[in-house]
Amino acid sequence: IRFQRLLLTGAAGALGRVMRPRLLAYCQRLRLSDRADLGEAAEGEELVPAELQDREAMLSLLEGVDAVVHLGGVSVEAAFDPILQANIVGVFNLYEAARKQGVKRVVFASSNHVTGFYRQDEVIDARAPARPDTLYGVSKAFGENLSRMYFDRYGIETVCLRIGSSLAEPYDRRTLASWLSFDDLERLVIAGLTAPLVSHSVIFGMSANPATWWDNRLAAHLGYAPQDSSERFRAALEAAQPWPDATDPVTLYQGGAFVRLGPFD
Ligand code: 15L
Repeated sequence: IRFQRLLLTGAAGALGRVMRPRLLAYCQRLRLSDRADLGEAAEGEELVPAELQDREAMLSLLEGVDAVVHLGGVSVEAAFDPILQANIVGVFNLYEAARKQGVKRVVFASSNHVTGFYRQDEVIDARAPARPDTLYGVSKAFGENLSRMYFDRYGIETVCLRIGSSLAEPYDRRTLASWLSFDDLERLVIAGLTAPLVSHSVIFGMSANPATWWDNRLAAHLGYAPQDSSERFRAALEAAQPWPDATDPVTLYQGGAFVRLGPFD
């Protein structure tokens, strides 16, 4: 699988740093963008720092790009203004740039926090109405809706990844359900980039965890086949962490601790 040029935004972030060396294997040139320091360019890399809210910078960032992996933006709950600039204005700028530059495929890092107010004893699929747990979750729902409109109007395909918890290892009971290993993250992003026809798709980003809250059957056309499972971490985590209070919102809702982050002013 070879792209001429892929763009990775948020390349200096937690998952951007994971994906940077892995994406290089799938393309001739990997354009990397972030507002934060990107270090030195390796062979095949192009560094293009940009602010998501800078419309002109975003327009040139997308020039000559085959497809975008958009991990850029605010990735946790925050005050409204930074979320507005990065995740709302920024995502608009990204799609306007895609439209003007003729970019036809985006893999968009959405989040499980779009549906964080479903309970942990419910199983939902991508048709369940959004129940964001934070302003951050609302901003990701905006990105999902905006990309839907850019597909229906302009034919720009997007795969929205509602990423669970992409970490080296799960660290508590919640992340046993929501864990996405880094190898499965790579499989998911590559499936989103290379599946022949994705239209506008929403997929929950999780490994093959036996106890999960998310049903991905609606995204079968993407061909994502996770290979990891959180199960091998279960015994040690459950032994170390006594069963928490079941009425605590953090235990009750899929979004976990996010349901009570903020407000910040
Ligand atoms: C997210 O959306 C965050 O970006 C990440 O930092 C994790 O907290 C993750 O959700 C999660 O729900 O575990």
